[in-house]
Amino acid sequence: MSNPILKAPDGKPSDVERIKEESNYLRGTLKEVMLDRISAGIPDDDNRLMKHHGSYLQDDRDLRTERQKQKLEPAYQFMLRVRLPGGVATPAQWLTMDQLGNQYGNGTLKLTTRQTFQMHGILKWNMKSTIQAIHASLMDTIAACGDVNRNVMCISNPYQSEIHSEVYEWSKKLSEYLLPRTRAYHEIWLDEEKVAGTPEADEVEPMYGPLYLPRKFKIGIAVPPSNDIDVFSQDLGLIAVVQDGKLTGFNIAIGGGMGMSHGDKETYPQLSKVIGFCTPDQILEVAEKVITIQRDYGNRSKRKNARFKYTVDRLGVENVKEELENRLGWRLPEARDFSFEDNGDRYGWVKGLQDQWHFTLFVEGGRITDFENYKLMTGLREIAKVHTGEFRLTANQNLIIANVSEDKKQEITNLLNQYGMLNSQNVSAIRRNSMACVALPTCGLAMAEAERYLPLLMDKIDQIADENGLQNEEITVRMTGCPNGCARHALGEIGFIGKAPGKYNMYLGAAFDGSRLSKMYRENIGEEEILKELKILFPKYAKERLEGEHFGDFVIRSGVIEATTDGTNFHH
Ligand code: SRM
Ligand code: SF4
Repeated sequence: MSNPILKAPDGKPSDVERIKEESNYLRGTLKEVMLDRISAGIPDDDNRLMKHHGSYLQDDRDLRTERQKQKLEPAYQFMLRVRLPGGVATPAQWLTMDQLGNQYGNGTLKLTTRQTFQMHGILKWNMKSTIQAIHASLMDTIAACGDVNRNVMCISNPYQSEIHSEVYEWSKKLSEYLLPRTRAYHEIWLDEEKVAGTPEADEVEPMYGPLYLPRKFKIGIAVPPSNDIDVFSQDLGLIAVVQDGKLTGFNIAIGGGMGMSHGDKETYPQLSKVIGFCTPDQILEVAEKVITIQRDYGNRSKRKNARFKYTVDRLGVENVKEELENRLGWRLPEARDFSFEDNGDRYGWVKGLQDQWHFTLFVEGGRITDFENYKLMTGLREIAKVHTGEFRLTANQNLIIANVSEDKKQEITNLLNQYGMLNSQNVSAIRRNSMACVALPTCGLAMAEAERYLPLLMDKIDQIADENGLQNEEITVRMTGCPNGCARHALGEIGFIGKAPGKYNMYLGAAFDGSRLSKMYRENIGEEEILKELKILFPKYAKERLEGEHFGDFVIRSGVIEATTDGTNFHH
């Protein structure tokens, strides 16, 4: 029996609901418009549907004004995101992505904060070939964006290699199990013939239904003590419980998310709350039922308040838990104890199980390309040609060359050295813990630079850290070009959110282990003011911190900023 006090909000459904409803399960007119050569773009309605196929229409914002002046349509191009559960790719898949990035993309690959590849700059006429090549390499882009369950994240840190393969398998199973069932993707991109007849809705999408979810939905699996995937930022976070080296189950956390809008206090980042425990074989059922609660009670009229975090806050976490238990038909056992140490990556070589080695490479901004003095893309291609293990994309936009056998280690070390990748590791601890979203020039929502600017700002932040003997202190810095939070800004000990070109809101006070949100410290400031603030904060931290005290904790204890105890007081 459903709890009678649970109700979805009233209100006229948003336009995206109409688009989904009329789309015949995500088909729309995509097949036809992709063939049209008059414009490099596609209509808005189809672009909304396109997301469910892992892609967005964008335009190069660096060229916008010039093209407007010349009365040309914007420089339309597509971004394409791969579904890659747990961020694991084989060397052959790496080589495919590398080749596609160069042949059809803009000569770069972006390793994302959800452990997958993004390509930018693909022209409409090349989309089908690109998706087909990805498919031939045993990957796909289904549900990488859109109102469905997204890429399932999973710990990648190799120092917990004994449990990695097991939890990775669960991330793959979850990802597969929660995929949309429509054949739209196969028909549009892979030329599958449409089956005649009109099947019933619950035959096509038994879990999602014809309207899919009110909004995107995200799942991640962490294995304490590493919180590398920021488990509390997920709609559904799973915290592995390991006893005597064996996975016994998962603590279940619901209702996290990072996005908000400037000036709208009804939107806020929120951390998920732990509601109980389940065994590994119950996890698919738990995820499915949680998703159906969001399907039934999420806000379908206001997309800004449609994420599961708002559903949980509106209905009350205890009521959602009860509803989940009703749908499961059993009660969730108490959550088990756990504790996290950090939410970052550890760099360099680490020895794992069965004499296999793993090398974690710092990839600034997650961007793989051949820079003028750093041929990163070529170097990784050469490694992929000889590597017999796998690549793991981390949730911090870094890369692990994983499962390198003892006899391959020297060869790979030589390549890392030859292409400057060993050198590139000699950066400050603050920089190694920094992360920036894509932002300009491709992201249509960016209000300020992030990926292109953070490295330059870090040069100056490094200097201040150096002057105060903090170069080896791990402090997480996260920058996003807008408040959507794609680099999980609200979980950075120092966070910057773009407001306008060259202007950022500065946030402080998040926990180093990803268990507390930050709070706004300064509004709408430029580089000069940012550095001025750090010139006050860093010496204070260097002198007054307690043994082992992290920066995010220090600024709270020393009264610089008040702690955010829940997303609902993030704006206080
Ligand atoms: Fe994101 C929208 C890039 C992770 C919250 N995100 C976008 C779009 C697609 C812009 C758009 O809608 O037009 C960006 C494409 C930019 C481009 O040019 O590539 C974009 N998001 C990214 C990536 C590539 C950032 C990165 O530098 O790595 C990440 C891709 C993840 C992936 O592989 O699936 C990315 N986005 C995130 C995360 C982090 C995470 O999931 O762990 C968040 C915060 C967590 C969350 O969802 O709450 C995030 N992205 C958003 C939001 C705000 C959603 C909200 O409901 O609050 C938007 C805007 C939206 O959905 O309307 C957004
Ligand atoms: Fe774009 Fe904003 Fe996400 Fe950055 S945080 S990629 S600017 S949507």
